Amino acid sequence: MELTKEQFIRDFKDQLHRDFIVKINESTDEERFLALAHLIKKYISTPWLERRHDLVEEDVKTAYYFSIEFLPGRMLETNLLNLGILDLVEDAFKDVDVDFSDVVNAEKDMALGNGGLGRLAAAFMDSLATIGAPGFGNGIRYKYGLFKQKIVDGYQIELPDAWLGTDGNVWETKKPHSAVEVKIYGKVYLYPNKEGNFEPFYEDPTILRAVPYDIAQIGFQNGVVNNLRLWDVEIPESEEDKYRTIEDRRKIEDITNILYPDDSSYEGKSLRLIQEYFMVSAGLQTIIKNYLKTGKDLKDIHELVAVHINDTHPALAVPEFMRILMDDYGVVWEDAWNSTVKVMSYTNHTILAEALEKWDCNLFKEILPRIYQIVNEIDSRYVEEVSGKFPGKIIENTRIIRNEKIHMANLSIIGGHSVNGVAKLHTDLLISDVLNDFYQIYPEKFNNKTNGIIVRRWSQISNPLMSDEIDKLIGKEWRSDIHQLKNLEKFITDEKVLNEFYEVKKENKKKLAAYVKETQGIELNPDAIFDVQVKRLHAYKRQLLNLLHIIKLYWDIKDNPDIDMVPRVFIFGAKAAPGYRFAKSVIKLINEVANLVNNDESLQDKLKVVFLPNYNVTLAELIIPASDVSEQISTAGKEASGTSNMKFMMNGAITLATLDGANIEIKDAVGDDNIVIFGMNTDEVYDHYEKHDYNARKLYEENPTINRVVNTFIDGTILNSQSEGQEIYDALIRHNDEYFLLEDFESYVNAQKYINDIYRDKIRWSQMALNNIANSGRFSADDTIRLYAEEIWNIKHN
Ligand code: Z15
Repeated sequence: MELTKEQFIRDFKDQLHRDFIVKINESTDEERFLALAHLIKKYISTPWLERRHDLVEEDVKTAYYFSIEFLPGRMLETNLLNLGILDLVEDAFKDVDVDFSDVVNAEKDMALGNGGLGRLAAAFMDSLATIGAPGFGNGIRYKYGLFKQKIVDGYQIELPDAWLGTDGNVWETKKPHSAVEVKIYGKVYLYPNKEGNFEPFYEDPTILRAVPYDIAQIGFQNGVVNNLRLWDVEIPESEEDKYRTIEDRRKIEDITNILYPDDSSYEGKSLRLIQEYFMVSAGLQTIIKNYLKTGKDLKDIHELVAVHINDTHPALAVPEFMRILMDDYGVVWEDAWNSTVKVMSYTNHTILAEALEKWDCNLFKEILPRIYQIVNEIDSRYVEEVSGKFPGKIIENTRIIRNEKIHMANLSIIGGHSVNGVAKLHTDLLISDVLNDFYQIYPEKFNNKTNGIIVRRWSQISNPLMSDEIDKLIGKEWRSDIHQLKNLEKFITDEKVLNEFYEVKKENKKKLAAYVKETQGIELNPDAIFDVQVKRLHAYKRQLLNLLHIIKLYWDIKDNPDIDMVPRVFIFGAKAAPGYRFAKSVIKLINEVANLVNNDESLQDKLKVVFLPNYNVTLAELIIPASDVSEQISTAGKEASGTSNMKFMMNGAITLATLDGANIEIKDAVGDDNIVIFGMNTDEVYDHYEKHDYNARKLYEENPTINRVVNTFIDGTILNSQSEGQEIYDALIRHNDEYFLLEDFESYVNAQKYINDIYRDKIRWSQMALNNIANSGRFSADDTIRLYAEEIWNIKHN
């Protein structure tokens, strides 16, 4: 946008005066942040307003991304950057003597998501606007985001994340005029009407008022502003008399109160099902109303509307779309079904069995009586359609209702025209294994869309030092055209350049070290290797394998204090789902091993372990630029894609990885010499499943190193963690090590030795790092979303 620094300063002072009746030098950082956010909203109000109108008037097909999670983190810097005024504002703040980073830090981290899935959804919002595509988000305005994690005596403590404060979210705008009603519970009777259709009659439903809050999604320097719509629940005025007590009212308010804190697993709680239906119904009702403003026929709605189902959580979009078309607008089943399948598409994010969403029929029927009827009908018609064409076994495995459960993935696949995985390997496994039965029936529906990241956030915003260095070498164009990073390869043998990147990394490590010192009281040596594993705590991600290696190093140094090794700092950040016992025990053990190691002077600072509490997007922006080693060590076949792996790569960390998820594509991008791969591949893992021949106890008994390391959990070496240590021991030895840590251990140790050796060769290491940066452009979410736009949604873009 066109703006001079002087004009901006005037606007900003005005805004502060009006909002808070305060002068700039007397204002707090909080006030400055709010005023700046208000000013941004003012700057974008016109394009934001016009966007929806334009799309309706010009009959432009629009995609709606339905997701139960959106995880944007902070939005101030992204918004300024995308408006094209980040540098100008930083400069202006210098002129008026305000520390811009303090203003940035006044913003709360918007954490309406758990991890990768939610962050991806937020990234896609940015990318849709950036490629100028008509794409809107639809989700829930949770009052509390993902819990805040504290560590007390080594244990995870969960505190509520009251991110809305008392004044709400500064980026949102409440739209009460666009409220709609959503019905749950009650009974439904179908009566035939004059036209021979069935009309539902609802007896005693609970009626909810869904009120939207809109958040602008600003495209990167292109004048486009899309919308993310999050729904909150209220009691409709007409229903108020029904709620006599605070307790009664609270039952309703609870619906949008909390984000379920499980990542890659699910709890069959009725409140969650209500959340899913609530956002889906409100969103679809609005979409259909807007469509009707074009004056077109409802049976052609697929020509102007695409709805994306992000994982199975919004899968009720399929029957709800049918319901609205039929019950509210009288469309006949066949036409409604034709449109539904063309409108809907679905992304699968995991093959873990515990994450595949299934709902008990009785619970489902009680909460969603009409939707239950429709799901039954979809299921019967599906069975009818495929009967005689496919083996009974395949039909049984793919139908929606089976063993009194509703299979949400099956509903999403049958009810849509596209199913995609999130990395090449993941999609291959869906096709060859998990969804193979569906692949036999609908091969044409399957496609891959490898995940991506907002490259601007993970370079320009979070790593300004590296970005300035890149500017010096290849100019500034890479900031708007990420593929130009490839030009950095020219400098791969330029020792001066390599040294400069090394120094940039060191500066970033010093900043992280200062934070660690301040928050944890632990001193870190910036010349040590910063070895980082940050992600949700999950058995399949194998934080425990990392810890086994740390314990091995501990014994190595204890046995031989003169051991020649590059000092190593192991950094963890991870939240455990509150009900996930094993995950919590691993956190406890990491913290107790940290105590053991950090307080043992005989280790001479060769080894440090840091667990950083409350890992979130904001903390990631500090940690990732300061990392030397990126730990991506999941059991092969288990991590659908991973996305932090891409962020680390972009910041010049070396990936230490199994051949899993997008790690494989990172390896393809950088070449075998610029990544460190270890462990079993997927075939070898599957081989164990087939042959049932894995024997963890044998490895434990026959390999002295493994024996000693595993015993450390139960021999009293690690203090204050007897029961957790026993639990971990049992998982590994008595329950046969479900994720093959012990089998991969030796190969992991060797890979770590190799890391140690090449780090000594500063030039070699820096070459690897630079190669990673230069090839990270291929993981831009802008490119990923372009493929969604072209191959799944058929929407236009720039
Ligand atoms: C989640 O964050 C992911 C998958 C899920 O099924 C759920 Cl419920 C949450 C993650 C994957 O584990 C990760 O590999 C992937 O990169 C990410 O989704 C985005 O696709």
